[in-house]
This record gives sequence, structure tokens and C-alpha cells, in this order.
Amino acid sequence: MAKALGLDDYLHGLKNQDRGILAKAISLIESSKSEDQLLAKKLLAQLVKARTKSFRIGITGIPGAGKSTFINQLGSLYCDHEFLTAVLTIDPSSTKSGGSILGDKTRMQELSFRTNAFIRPSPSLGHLGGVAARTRETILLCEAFGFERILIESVGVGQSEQEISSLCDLTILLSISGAGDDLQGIKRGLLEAADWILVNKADGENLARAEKTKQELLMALKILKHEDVVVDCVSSLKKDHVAAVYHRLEDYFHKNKKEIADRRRKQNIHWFEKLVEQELLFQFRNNKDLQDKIQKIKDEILSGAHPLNKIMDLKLN
Ligand SMILES: Nc1nc2c(ncn2[C@@H]2O[C@H](COP(=O)(O)OP(=O)(O)OP(=O)(O)O)[C@@H](O)[C@H]2O)c(=O)[nH]1
Ligand SMILES: [Mg+2]
Repeated sequence: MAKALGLDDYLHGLKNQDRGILAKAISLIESSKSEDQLLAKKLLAQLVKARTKSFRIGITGIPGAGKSTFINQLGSLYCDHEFLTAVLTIDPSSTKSGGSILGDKTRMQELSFRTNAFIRPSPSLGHLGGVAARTRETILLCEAFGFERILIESVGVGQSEQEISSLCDLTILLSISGAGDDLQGIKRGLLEAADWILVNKADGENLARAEKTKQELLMALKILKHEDVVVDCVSSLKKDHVAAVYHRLEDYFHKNKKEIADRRRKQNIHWFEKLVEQELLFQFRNNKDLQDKIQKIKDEILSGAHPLNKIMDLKLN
């Protein structure tokens, strides 16, 4: 077996833009082994000192809206402009890491061949923290490596849209007309989490409908008093308007440095809260006395004791 990497190996590898080390570092922070978690904490603590000029862009939308196809185009444009571009995909609906990765790789084929790009699917983690339990940390690793543009794909179901906007400098909702994603189909939460809305698949016979959806969205946002949300039509398949989106994004990034820094500070509060939860769980799992007590109670339950009575006996501190 290969010798386990130490803190200096990771730091050195990231500094030298070693992609193998980046992949290993991501696996390290995703690992649930306690010795890995300890090393991950030390590594991440070193990395927060690194200065970054990254732009984190979240892309959310219902399954099949065209997120991967859009990211393939946008990411390729970023590579054309010589930005080191990382794509992280979060799939809260899959418990396995298999299926969707294959799908993403085929939808992002052009991008996956670009030397400036790095594509990494995040498996959905079953433990506390949910969807994006380690995505923040993965972003940090990518930034330490030198990635300047981070594109994060997340399926917009349930709470994940709130989650993604807590990780990104800007959240794009990729919408489509028809298929239950018309105005009545879009959940208010999704609208509220979005900074921009792009009506995708505005091509062929869908063009007129997409334009109509755009007008309806503009009206709805007016009623919700979210008039600052950008709404536009794109075709990721035909590459229509994606270059305009690219320029608009870059313009936003360069003109809103202060807003982005403020937003990141607020997101850090949310991050800290997540860390507290993770830390509690970590300490709980590694507290031998407590784990022994739990094992003893389990034996008692097997002998007939009731869990609701036994939980009262369990003092957590
Ligand atoms: N006509 C048309 N089809 C598109 C467009 N963008 C994506 N598609 C098609 O829509 C389907 C779904 O695209 P994906 O990019 O995989 O969608 P996704 O949102 O990433 O899907 P999930 O990852 O499963 O949530 C594919 O068949 C794409 O070819 C577009 O702009 N126009
Ligand atoms: Mg996808």
C-alpha cells in the first residue's frame, strides 16, 4: 500500500497544481475516518490564509433543465479566456455516486477535455449537513490550487437551492418553459434564491414559449419585489446567448467585489453553524465513554428496555 500523504505533501501538491493531489485532498475531506478528518481540519486551516480571486457561480434548476449542458458551454468559454475553471456537481437525489457522474461526463464532454478544467462530482453524503456537507471545503481546496472560476451544479429540489446560494457569489436558476417549470411550477423558494434566471432551451419551436416565460417571470419578480433579478433566454445546446451571459457574469464580478466580499462574510456564519454541527457529531462519535454507555444501553434494549426510557439516562456531557 502507498504511504499515506501528510500535511506537507498536500500543501506542496496544491501549491504546485498537482491534480492528483487535489483529487486526493478532496477525498480526504470527504472521508469519515476520524484520522482523515483531523488531517483535513489541519489542511483546511492552512488554506484559509491563501488569497483567492475566485468567482463562485451556482447553477440550479429542476432535473433535465440543461444545467450540465449550460456548464459545458460556459465552462468552455472560461477556458477559452484562460481561466482555470473547476466544476463541482452536487446531486442530492442520488445516494450512489455512480449514475449521475456518467451523465455529467457525457453532457460536459467538451469541457472534460480542456486542460484548464477540472470536473468533480460530490457524492451526496448521508451524514449531518446534507447536500453540500463538504462542498465549501472542496471550493477552498480548488481555490488553493488556483482555480479562478468555480461552477457549482445543484439540482433544485427541496432545500438545495438555499444551500447553493449559501456557497456562491451568484446563483443562476436555469429554468425551462413547459415541463411543469412554468411560472406556477417554480417554487417561491427557488425564485427567492436566484440572483439570475436563465430560461434555457430557447431554440427551435421552443423559442416563442421561452420568450413568453421570460415575460411572465419578469412580472412575477415585480410582484415579489425582486426586480434586481436578471432574466434572460439562452440555448445551451445551440450556444445562443451563452457568450453574452459570460460577459455579463464577468462584468458583475468586476463591478461587485465589495458585495461579493460582504456576501461571503455572511455565508461564513452559515458555514460556522454547519461546522459546529459537524464538530459535535465528531466529538460524539469519538467519545469513548459515551460510546461505551450507548453500547451498554443497546444491550439493555435488546433485553427488553425501551429506547424512550433509556434516552433519558444518556447524559451527553
Ligand atoms: N433543445 C435544447 N435541449 C437542451 C438544451 N440544453 C440541454 N438540453 C437537453 O436537455 C437534456 C438534459 O440536459 P442536462 O444538461 O443533462 O440537464 P441537467 O439539468 O444537467 O440534468 P440533471 O443533471 O439530471 O439534473 C439533454 O438531452 C440535453 O441535450 C437547450 O438549450 N436546448
Ligand atoms: Mg446535470
